[in-house]
Amino acid sequence: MRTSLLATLGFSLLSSFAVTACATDEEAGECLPGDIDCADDAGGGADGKSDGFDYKNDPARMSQRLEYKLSALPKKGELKTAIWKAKYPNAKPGIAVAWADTYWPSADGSHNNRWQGASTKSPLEKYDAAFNNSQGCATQPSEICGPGAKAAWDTYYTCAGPAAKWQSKSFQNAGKMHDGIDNNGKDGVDECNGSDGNDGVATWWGTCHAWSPAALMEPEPQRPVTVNGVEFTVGDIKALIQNAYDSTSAVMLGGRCNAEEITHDVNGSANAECADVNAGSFHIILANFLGIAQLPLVEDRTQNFEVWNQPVLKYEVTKQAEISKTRANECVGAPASTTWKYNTNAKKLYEVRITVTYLSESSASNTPHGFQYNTSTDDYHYILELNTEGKVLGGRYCTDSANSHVDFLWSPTGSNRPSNPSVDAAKIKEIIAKSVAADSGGGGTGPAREFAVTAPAAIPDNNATGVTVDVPVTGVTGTVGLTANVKITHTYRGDLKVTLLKDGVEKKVISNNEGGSADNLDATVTLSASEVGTANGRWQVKVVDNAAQDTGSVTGVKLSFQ
Ligand SMILES: [Ca+2]
Ligand SMILES: [Ca+2]
Ligand SMILES: [Ca+2]
Ligand SMILES: [Ca+2]
Repeated sequence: MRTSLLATLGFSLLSSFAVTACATDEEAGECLPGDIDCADDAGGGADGKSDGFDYKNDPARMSQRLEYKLSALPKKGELKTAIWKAKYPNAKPGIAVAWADTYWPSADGSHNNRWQGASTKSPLEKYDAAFNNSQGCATQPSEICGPGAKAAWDTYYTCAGPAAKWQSKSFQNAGKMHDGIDNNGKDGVDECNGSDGNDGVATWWGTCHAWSPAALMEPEPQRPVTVNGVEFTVGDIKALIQNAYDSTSAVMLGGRCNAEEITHDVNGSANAECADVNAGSFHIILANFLGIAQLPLVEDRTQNFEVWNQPVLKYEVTKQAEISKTRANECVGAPASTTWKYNTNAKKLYEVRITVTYLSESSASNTPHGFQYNTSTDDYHYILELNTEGKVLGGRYCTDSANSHVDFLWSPTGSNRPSNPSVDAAKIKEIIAKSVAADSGGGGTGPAREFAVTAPAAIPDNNATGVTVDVPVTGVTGTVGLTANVKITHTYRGDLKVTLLKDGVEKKVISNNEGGSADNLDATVTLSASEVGTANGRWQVKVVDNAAQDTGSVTGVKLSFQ
């Protein structure tokens, strides 16, 4: 089934388009996912049946060979086979089918953010050093917006490499944050955190439109890769992959709703542009793409004007029962009636409840973590309309889902390109291949590998949850022991229980309400190689202050493996 579905995707490419959303609709002329006007065919309707498959809702636009018979559709489905497998035959086993990442907010500098600290180059600064023969600037301005930002960035642009410069200046108009102009006509010049974000650059702009297909179409980087003397860490490589997926070819279904408020007419029908994807096409695509085949699927899970693209990983039908027209009318909030007026071709009606699992964003990290910490679910409730053969021919959301269903669905078809003119997707693909290759290419024990977090983290007072400081560890090879140091400022250290965890499992208690009324804690513990086990992963220091009044912060965590 997988092969036949894939083989027909090309024919259903009625509207291959460059996906450029999760960004801004200011860029006039660009086709956003769900912009039905960008399609080749304005399309006919569905014979006036508001819940039938009209052009925007026709599942055949995503694939020509779909199963429509409800009894043949699996009640659960899950992406289990990595889409990227054939592209990376040498990838080591066990890499997750998808990966979480940050959406690299434009307001924070996008892929030119020095996310590992002011003294470590950004992913694109590293790219310039490795491939564009440019060592770039020693420092980056500390503020992306604000009163002194223009002068600082003007200086930066004189030494920055081309890829870094373009991303900060031109990508999603990010340069407006520091150009000395009041671009949005309010809150002043280059303002930070104004009513529109940073002088009009909204905080939700970023590259989730690139992350969503990339997380399904490329394997998650597994270890750092050094090219031309420049080391790209796992988190850097993920940023570069997103950069290379700024434009992605795709097939899509459903129009993009541009309304902030969704309104309904007397029949309970949403304004047309916000009515799709209808419940019938949603069910057909989920069940075929994830239940029958193993195909990449991305949703905009926000029905209104916001666009939040998320990879869809799983669905489970929790209720599927034939119901009367009276009950169906009740479910969709229609006036009591024994007739179903929304689609007169419907011979049977089914009530369905379904839970959909999607992949959510994470922070940038050098630890490959797949998606185990980053899934969320949505529940939907709807009526499916079936014909005499039992095939789904449409559907309508029940009142509890009428304003909270998926806006549009899309499936990447394989080609992608960066919009940054100084980034070459082929170079990034080579880095990915090296990062995921089964042969580790050397390594072994060497000098101590240190991982430190120095950003202060406040410890909530008298709170059992406490605070957890994450220290992602990657690239450590061989059998190693660990020395862990934790520094805490606090006015009563006897309040504190401090533990070291690895991948959520407690490894060592560092301090258990010890020290009485003494101030501050500077504690070091050691773990033997057998206590460490696998060094790479998600190490955490958890601090709980379980007595009221005295407070403090974690000021530093350092892990040293040797
Ligand atoms: Ca400005
Ligand atoms: Ca302004
Ligand atoms: Ca939306
Ligand atoms: Ca829609």
